[in-house]
Amino acid sequence: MRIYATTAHHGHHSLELDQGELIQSWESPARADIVDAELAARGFADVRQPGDLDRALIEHVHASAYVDFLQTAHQRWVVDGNAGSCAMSNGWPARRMRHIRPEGIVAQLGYYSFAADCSIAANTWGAVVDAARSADAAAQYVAGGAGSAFARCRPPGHHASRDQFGGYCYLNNAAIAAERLRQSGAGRVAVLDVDYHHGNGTQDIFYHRGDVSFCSIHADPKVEFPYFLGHADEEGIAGGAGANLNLPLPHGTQSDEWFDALETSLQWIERRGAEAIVVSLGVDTFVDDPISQFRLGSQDFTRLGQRLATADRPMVFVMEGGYGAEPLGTNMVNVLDGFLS
Ligand code: SP5
Ligand code: ZN
Repeated sequence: MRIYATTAHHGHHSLELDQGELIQSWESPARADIVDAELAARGFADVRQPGDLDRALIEHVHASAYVDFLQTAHQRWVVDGNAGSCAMSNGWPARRMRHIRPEGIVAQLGYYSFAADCSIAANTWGAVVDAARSADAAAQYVAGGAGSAFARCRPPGHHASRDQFGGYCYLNNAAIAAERLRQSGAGRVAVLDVDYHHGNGTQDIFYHRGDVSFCSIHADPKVEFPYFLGHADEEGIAGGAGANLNLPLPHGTQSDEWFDALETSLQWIERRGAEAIVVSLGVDTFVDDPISQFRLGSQDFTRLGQRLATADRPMVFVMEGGYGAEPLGTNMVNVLDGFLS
C-alpha cells in the first residue's frame, strides 16, 4: 500500500485548553513519528511526497476567506502584539448572538473556531497544507486505479468544517480526499469515520450533498467532544437528505457493540451506492487511549482492516486521531495490514 507523508508536521505542536490548563496538545509530532516508525518496521516502504496544494480543490471544501485566515492568522497574532506562542480566541458567537465577522485577529479566531482544544502555532499552516496535500495525493492515486492508499496526515482533519477549526483540525483532509475522488470520476463516494470522536466537520461539509455520503461511529456527543453535533437524528438536508448516518455509542463501548455498528455502517454505505470509500482512520477507540473511553484491543484494528477489505471498494485511508505511545503505531498499521491480508 502506498503512503503519502511529509515531515512538515514537526513544526506544529500547539497549545490546548484541557481541564482548565493550557497544555502542549495531546495531538503531538510524536504521534506521526510513531506511526512512521511502525510502517517502516512492518515493510510499508512505498512512502511518497505529495504534489502541490490545489487551492481550487480546497475551495470546494472550505470557504476561501477561511483558508486565507488560517494562512495568515499567526502572523496577524504576532503583529497585533499578543504574548502567547499560539493564537487562540477568548470569545465565540453563542446562542442569540450575531454571526457577523469581526475585525481583529482575536475576535476572528473566535469566529473561525468552535473549541479551545486547538490553537495556531507559528508553523501550523505548513503542517496543515502538507496534510491536505497528502490526502489529495492518496485520493488521486486511488482514482488512478490503485486499490488503496494511506494518507499519514498530521494534523488530523475531521473536526474542521467549511469555515471553522477545532478538535486539533484545520483543513478537512478526508473531505478533500472525497472531493478529489468525485472530481476524478467517482459518481458516489462515502466517508466512513471510525475515529472515537464524531466527524462534525465532515458532516457539515457534505450535509446538503447526496453525492458524498457520511457515516460516523463515535462516542455519544451528549457525553463527549465535540458535544454539539453527532446525534442519531442528523440525516442530511436538501439534496443530502438520507446521506448522513450517525451511530453514537456510550462510554465504555466494547468490541462486540462497536463491530455491530461497523456492520450497520458498511451495509448502509453499500445501499448508498458508493463507488469509492474514504476512511477517516482514528484509532482513539483503543482501550488505553489517554483521552478516550471505548475499549477496542489491538487485534480489533486488524479485524477492522479485514472487514473493510470485504467492502471491495477502492479505499483511501486518512489518518485522524489516536493518542498515547507505541500502541498507536501498532493499531494504525494493524488496520492497513488487516486490509491487505
Ligand atoms: C482528531 C481528534 O481525535 N480530535 C479530538 C479532539 C478532542 N479534544 C478534547 C480532548 C479533551 C481531552 N481531555 C482529556 C482528559 C484526560 N485526563
Ligand atoms: Zn478522535
